[in-house]
Amino acid sequence: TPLHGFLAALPKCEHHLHLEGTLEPELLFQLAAKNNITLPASKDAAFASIASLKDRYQRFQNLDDFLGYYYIAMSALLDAGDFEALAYAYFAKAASQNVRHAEVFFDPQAHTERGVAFATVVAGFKRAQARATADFGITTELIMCLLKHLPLAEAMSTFAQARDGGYFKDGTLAAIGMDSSELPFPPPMWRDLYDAAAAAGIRRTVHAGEEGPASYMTQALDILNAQRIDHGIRAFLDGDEALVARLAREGTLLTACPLSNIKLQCISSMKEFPLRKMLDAGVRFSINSDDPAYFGGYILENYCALQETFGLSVREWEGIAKGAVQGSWCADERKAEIL
Ligand code: ES4
Ligand code: ZN
Repeated sequence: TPLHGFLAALPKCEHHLHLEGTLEPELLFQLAAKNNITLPASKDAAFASIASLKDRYQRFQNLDDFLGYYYIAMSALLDAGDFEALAYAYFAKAASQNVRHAEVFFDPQAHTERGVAFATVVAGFKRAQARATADFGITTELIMCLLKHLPLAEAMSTFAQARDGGYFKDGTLAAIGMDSSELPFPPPMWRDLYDAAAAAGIRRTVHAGEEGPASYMTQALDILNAQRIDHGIRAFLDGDEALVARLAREGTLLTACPLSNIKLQCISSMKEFPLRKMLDAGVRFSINSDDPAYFGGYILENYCALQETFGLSVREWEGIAKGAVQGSWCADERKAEIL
């Protein structure tokens, strides 16, 4: 890419990154061996080796096909040191690509369901955050995601555990989000969770408009009062002009993930990614990597893949990167340092 050096040097913010989605097959096999966890190679030959798993990651059919691998792989994470190693490796990689501030997701229920304590997960991530800031100057925030494929009551109790444990008040957690399978679990199901978060003064984002229709994004705004939408490409792909105008008017940040959208077949090629429409409509967005260990690229590879297809100007890229800083949930003083 002609602008590769420029894109690499741009000060970047990342807002849509699942820490469990940074589990590279190499680290997965290493942790599985250490923790005596047998990957289900007898059920799915893709787990036989690092090479066969990487090969399988090239052909996800859709979101749920990917999620099957994602949840099995993260079962190799057991103690706080495992979570620390995972997150630190990501922060080091992100810092090397000039990410200055990252707001990252994790899925506590995917760990507590298999007997790993919430406090263990968070302790590991916190150690990684402190080390990464000391070593690289990157600032990071944790966003707790609840899982849409589990019942509302379980999301509510996980949220209550974090709220009542003081994890939001003491700054350990910056916000809530929701992720996992989208289509069977529309936003109205989660009203009580988002009402409880708003009542506690906690920031709220939600995955919507990835595989699900633009109407799920409208519901995320109207019913969940979400302040940010993760993905959100369907507003443009569905041609929902009223929603697009509203997103622009209200300044809602969309955390877009182009390589993810291709790998999960939400779009068939980068040409279909609605970058031009997003820019032309004046909708605020950031470009992110989602699950980089699965989708073939970290944030810089996402920037570069867009540039290969759309050939933006330096000024347009500066505007995108600046919009990402401004759309962050860090203090204004930190934004000023990055800009
Ligand atoms: C996810 Cl790409 C994506 N979509 C929904 N949920 C997720 N969890 C991890 N990656
Ligand atoms: Zn995501």
